Amino acid sequence: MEHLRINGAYWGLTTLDILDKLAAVDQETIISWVMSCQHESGGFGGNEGHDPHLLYTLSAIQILALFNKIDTLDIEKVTNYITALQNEDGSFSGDKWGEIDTRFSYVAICSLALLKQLDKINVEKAVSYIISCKNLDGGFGCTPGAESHAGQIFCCVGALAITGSLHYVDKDLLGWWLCERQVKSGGLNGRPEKLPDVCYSWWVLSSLIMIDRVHWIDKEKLVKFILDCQDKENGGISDRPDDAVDVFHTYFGVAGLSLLEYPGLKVIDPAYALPVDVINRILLH
Ligand code: GRG
Ligand code: ZN
Repeated sequence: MEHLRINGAYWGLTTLDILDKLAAVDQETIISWVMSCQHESGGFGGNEGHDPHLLYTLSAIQILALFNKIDTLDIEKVTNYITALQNEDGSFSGDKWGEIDTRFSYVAICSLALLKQLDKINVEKAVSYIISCKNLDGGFGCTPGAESHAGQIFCCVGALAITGSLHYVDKDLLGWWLCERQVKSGGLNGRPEKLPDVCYSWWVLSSLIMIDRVHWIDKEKLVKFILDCQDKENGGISDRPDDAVDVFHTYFGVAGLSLLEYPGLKVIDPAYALPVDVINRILLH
């Protein structure tokens, strides 16, 4: 986890917040560590002294958002780092080395929306690049012509939701592809013929909610699948029953249960992947 510790911090802390237990950690220590991961370019690395990347920059902003501390940032500096990574065709590179992927489009758009700086990029071109990654099955891949994958679909649908562009999605066609991800055990997979995995309770379910087709899956069976992946002795959730637990699947299991309206959990926003009260605090001010 060394190279993506800031992602791990976002997964763990958001889980705690959904459980209303964020007070269990020391806020000051976490914020000063997050800020120590910032590079002089304005972007954030996955750990102290590591190279900056859009993926880690979003996690840093999300962690600060959880603690209501976005004002700790030099917003212009972070914004400049992100906007400089937009390419002529509207796509985003993840960092200065130039890899392009719709994950980076989502991460850039989500970050700028949380910073209220979306007007600093060419949103129209960003949206048209995402649309160019739409496939005949209604899904989306990482680049034009690449296979549909539930993780990329979350990124594309999330970015389209944040930019108010969901009318470009064929909701019935995509909804059909997404609801076919549910297998006999109740779990969801990420592509046809693959094994179910708790993390798709986030990637698939959040997408179904954003396009208003969540009633096309059996929610009760999915709740049971997620609960079957718990380690009832030591805590945590694994990818599938009887596997070892980890913080990534614990987060997406709990976040999936929140999307399924499981009792006692804070409501999570399917596009921003943060609790709705956190998003309202930022966007309604
Ligand atoms: C803020 C929630 C949030 C995310 C930030 C990084 C990112 C944006 C999104 C990642 C989306 C993605 C591609 C998720 C899929 C991860 C995964 C389980 C990949 C493995 O896929 P396969 O098809 O293998 O190679 P299996 O069989 O494991 O499904
Ligand atoms: Zn997984």
